[in-house]
Amino acid sequence: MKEQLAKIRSEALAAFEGAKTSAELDALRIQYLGKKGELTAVLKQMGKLSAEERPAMGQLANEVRSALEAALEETGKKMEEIALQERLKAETIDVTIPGAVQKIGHKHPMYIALDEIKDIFIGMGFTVLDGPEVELAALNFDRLNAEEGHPSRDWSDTFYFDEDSRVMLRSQTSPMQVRAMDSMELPIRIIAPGRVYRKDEVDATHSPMFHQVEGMVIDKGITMSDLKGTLNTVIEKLYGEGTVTRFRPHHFPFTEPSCEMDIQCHKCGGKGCPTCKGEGWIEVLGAGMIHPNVLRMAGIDPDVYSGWAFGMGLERMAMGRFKIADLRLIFENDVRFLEQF
Ligand code: 2NL
Repeated sequence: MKEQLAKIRSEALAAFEGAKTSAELDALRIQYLGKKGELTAVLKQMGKLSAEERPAMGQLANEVRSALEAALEETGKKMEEIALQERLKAETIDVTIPGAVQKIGHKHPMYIALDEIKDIFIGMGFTVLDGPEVELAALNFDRLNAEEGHPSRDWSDTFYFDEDSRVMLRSQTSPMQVRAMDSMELPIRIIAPGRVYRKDEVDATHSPMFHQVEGMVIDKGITMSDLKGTLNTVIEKLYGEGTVTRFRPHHFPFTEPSCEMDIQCHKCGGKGCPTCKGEGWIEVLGAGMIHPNVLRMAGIDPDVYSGWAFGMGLERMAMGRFKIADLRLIFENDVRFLEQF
């Protein structure tokens, strides 16, 4: 029996040593120390021993049990420790590895063009204004000398919100300039970029929503030569030094006299080509001296103050600047198009 116990002890210790997983170790615990285990089986034979032999054998059996239990605990702890170390190693984060590059996109080409335009005007002392897209017809039309019956006021051209045509989506950014005339101290130098809305069918050059930049200067002694000098400087900065321009007479209800400004075609130098549709010139904006009625309605005396104003389409500007052939490309936001800028 002594030998049996010694054998169990040495076999069990060796088996514990060789266990690779805690499941294996658990199975060994049951094999040696369980109710139907090997040690229990030996203890069950104690009854066969003489009264003299029993205490010594009992003590030995207890010693073996304690030894096995201690070994089990120690091996279990070691296994946990190894498992922990392995997990820590596997889960280590190397914070010095460069991160994955995230695609963040970039500014839309039209806003690249707008930022250039803003920078040029800000550099000349202009302030950039922002305002509502839902406007009063009173500010969008009446205050701009576009009387009742003016074609642009027609329901077929304008998005109205109410039956009596009082509230509308602005058709130009001029109402912001009207607000500026009402609220700002003179002299005024402002630009007003933003979205405008007109009932146009979508095609290569039209959209019911587009962007405009308007601007104005009001001071004492402002003349048409201020208009021409300032706009020539702006256009040269946008399209490059030496860009040739011309001013043609035109008509707007809110300016008098009015004009349109063209640049000489950069592609053909004025001879006529597909880019300028054979004209040799490309229209870039409309402008003029602010109509005395418009100044008067804002409480500004046209005998003391005068001013000039302009309006241009931002999409058309960006299309010229980046050689974009179709207006729809600007609004579709196809990344294959946008990635080119
Ligand atoms: C164009 C040209 C223009 C203006 C806009 C303006 C604004 C006020 C007073 C006077 Cl508050 N004028 N704006 C002036 C001339 C031309 O736009 O081609 N528009 C579609």
